[in-house]
Amino acid sequence: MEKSALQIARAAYQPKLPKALQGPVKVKEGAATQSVGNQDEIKALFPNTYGMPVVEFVSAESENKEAVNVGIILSGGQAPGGHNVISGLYDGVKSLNKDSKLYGFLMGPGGLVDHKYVEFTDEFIDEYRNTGGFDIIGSGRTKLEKEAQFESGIEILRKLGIKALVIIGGDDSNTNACVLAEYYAAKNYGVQVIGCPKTIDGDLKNEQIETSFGFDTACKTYSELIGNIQRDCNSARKYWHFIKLMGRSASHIALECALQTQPNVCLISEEVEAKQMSLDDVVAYIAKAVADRAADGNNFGTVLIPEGLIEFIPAIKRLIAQLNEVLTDPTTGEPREFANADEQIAFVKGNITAENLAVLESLPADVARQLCLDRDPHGNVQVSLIETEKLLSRMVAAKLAEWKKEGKYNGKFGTQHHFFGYEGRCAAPSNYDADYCYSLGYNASRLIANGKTGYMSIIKNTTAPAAEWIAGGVPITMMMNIERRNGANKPVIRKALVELEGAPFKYFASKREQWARETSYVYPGPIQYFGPTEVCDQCTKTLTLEQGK
Ligand code: FBP
Repeated sequence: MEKSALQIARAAYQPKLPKALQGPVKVKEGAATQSVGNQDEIKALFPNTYGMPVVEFVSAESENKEAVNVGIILSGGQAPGGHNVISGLYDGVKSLNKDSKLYGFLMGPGGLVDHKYVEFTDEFIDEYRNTGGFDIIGSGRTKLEKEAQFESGIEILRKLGIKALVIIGGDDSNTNACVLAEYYAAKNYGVQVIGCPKTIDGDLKNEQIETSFGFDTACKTYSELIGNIQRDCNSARKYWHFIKLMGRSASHIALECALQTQPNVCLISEEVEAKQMSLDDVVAYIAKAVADRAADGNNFGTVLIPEGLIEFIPAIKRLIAQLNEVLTDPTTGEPREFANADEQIAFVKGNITAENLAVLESLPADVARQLCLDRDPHGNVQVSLIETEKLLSRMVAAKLAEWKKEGKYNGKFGTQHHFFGYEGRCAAPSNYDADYCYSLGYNASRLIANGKTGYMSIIKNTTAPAAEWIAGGVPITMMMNIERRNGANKPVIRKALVELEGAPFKYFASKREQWARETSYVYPGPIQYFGPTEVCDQCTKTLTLEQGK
């Protein structure tokens, strides 16, 4: 395969490990843990994996060097650094014993169920060190949650002599990893299950998990692009750029990019919900920034929009919830069938409340139509298909036209639209993600060697140099609570949304008025892999602010 010069140079990069993992380790146990909510229910559901202590690895004289066969799965959306988790785990199990083997299940959890796998070798792994993407084994969104799947999984695990399975995923995949760990423990199958925190969305974090991997690289990639747009915008001075940023529900990506680039406007979905803003309030907020800048002669600017915004607007959230309900056949639980689109729209309009109908009819006709018609395979409204960046800019244009008539605005409003998501999800990992992911994978090998199951691999103190990072594990049950999902109460890992009382949001809120009126753009430039540490090894602003650094 032909490679770029950077690919060749980057392949030789040796990721850094925390000091403790550079030699033999032993476990230092903390106190017993509790789940973050619904303790009695979670304890009853996870009798074998509840209450275990948080563990930390510390240097030791020697360690268990038995050979072990391990399997690994990449689950859900791609995130930069996945290949380094795998290479870290590979090096970790081989450092325990050269006869250890690592198997990769293909195309996500489905590979375990369908018995599709590969065995890793030195040459195979070397092709993927420090590269972006999940293409080494592929990823998928099959949910591992049924007993039949667990039983099918154990067949292949037994056949390959696999003693431990590492599942790399977000909150849902790690919830499933925990259920699987409990199931195999209850059945005494002798297979450990370890999770690993992945998602560019940054919403799998808590007191024990500082960040999910991939967030750092994805945000740096988007921030580079936003910075480039801002330079163009400040040069041409004729466009407002509406930029939607990936992140299914939480607004961490938008917030981090705003902290890095200082745009004129950045919406935070969690704030929109907390302030009970309507779509019109959001539009008026953006239009005011446009009008204020126009008054200063600046008919240009940037607006960052989180992907999940529309679902956080309370009135639209209620409408979507009812659309999901009325479009499902209550007897079968399957999506209702309609002869044609017109029949479907008429049915929707006749079966939702007057309040929801008013919200639906207040939306531009094509968006309302899309909401009524497009379904995902589970029958749910496909909110992610709504081009929020275009919807908002159109509505802002209409508002400004009204204000013009009233003499409240006298500017020009030209627009450009962008959606950044796939541009960053498979980028070559930054030094932070390359080191963090390699350490997470290597660390998982030590959790396995020490007999742990139902734990997530964790690396802490990551705002310090890598040698000072702290390696260990956290019981997944500790992060769980009961939530309502698809009409049933389920044990799930609590999703971390943007905290309005948290330091990153507060810093942003203290600056945004100035950023809105003035042109305070920052241009982060591309991720640098080689050069001075202050250029190459910075972690995210979110993490720096959260840790008060
Ligand atoms: P994960 O939480 O599974 O890591 O996925 C994150 C994500 O990139 C979201 O930001 C985005 O909404 C979604 O995946 C898109 O997924 P897909 O490309 O499968 O539609």
